[in-house]
Amino acid sequence: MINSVIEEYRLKIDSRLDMLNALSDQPYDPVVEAGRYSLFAGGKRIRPIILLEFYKLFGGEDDCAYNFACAIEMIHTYSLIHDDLPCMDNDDLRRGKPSCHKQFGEGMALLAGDYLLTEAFGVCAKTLGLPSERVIRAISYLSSAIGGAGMIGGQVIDTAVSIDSEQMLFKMYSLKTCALIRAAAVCGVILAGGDDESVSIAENYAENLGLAFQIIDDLLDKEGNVDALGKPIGSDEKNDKTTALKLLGVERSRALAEEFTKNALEALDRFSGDASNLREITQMLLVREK
Ligand code: GRG
Repeated sequence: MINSVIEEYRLKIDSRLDMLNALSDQPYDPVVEAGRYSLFAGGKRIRPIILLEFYKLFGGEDDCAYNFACAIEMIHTYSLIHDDLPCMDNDDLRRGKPSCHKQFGEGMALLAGDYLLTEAFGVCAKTLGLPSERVIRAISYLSSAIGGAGMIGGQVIDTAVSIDSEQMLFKMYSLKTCALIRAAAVCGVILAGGDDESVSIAENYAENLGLAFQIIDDLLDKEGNVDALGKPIGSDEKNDKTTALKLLGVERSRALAEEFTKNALEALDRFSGDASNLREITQMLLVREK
């Protein structure tokens, strides 16, 4: 049941992404081509789906939030392209295919990430049919979530700060991984006109989901299957990354992933609307293989 819901979302998200990133027979098409290569390499589309589910949960109707949801996927893809670059994690494989810089060269991959990030904000601004105050508030939330006090800040801690405590590890996860997931959930609530209390429950849900999601990502990096995962195993070890696995061991990591998932599900219980799809997605992500 949830698989068909996800598939339906995926088709609509992909078709909107296709339209928003069309080639235009211009000399700068190569950067769009490189962006499209990574956009359509087979990502799970978790973040846009979360946004659209929260939008629906708070009474959002029709397709008004699709541009915003696609912009979040464009931002996510930019972060993966840049993260794979030789100056970052130097990974050759992503989503089962050569990473963007392996296919198009470092310069074009850098520009493809910049292209996706920059265009994403224009796409957000073209969220038509909703009150402009909601759109501006959502854009402001999103930009903070991916900036210095958000995803970029998390990447700085991950790459340039010594992580020697559980507290610092979770601070890094909260920024690097949870922040964009949090933006997806919260922007869905804001765009649908949800109140401040709902925003803060959505934040709590997404923070817990993001922590569980990152711990599972760490476990898959050690125990996963390279074909299912579509990226190399052992990348964290290669880059001498401090992960939950390294700091806490397999058992405690798995127990924490379960605890964070339980917290996320409890947050969903606080909404009066039908959160059954979000509930199933949350449970599915705990046992994912990719
Ligand atoms: C801006 C360079 C830069 C980095 C920001 C987000 C990030 C920090 C780096 C990307 C790599 C990474 C390990 C991110 C943590 C979040 C995560 C587990 C991403 C993978 O997300 P999935 O599993 O990927 O949703 P798909 O391919 O399914 O979209």
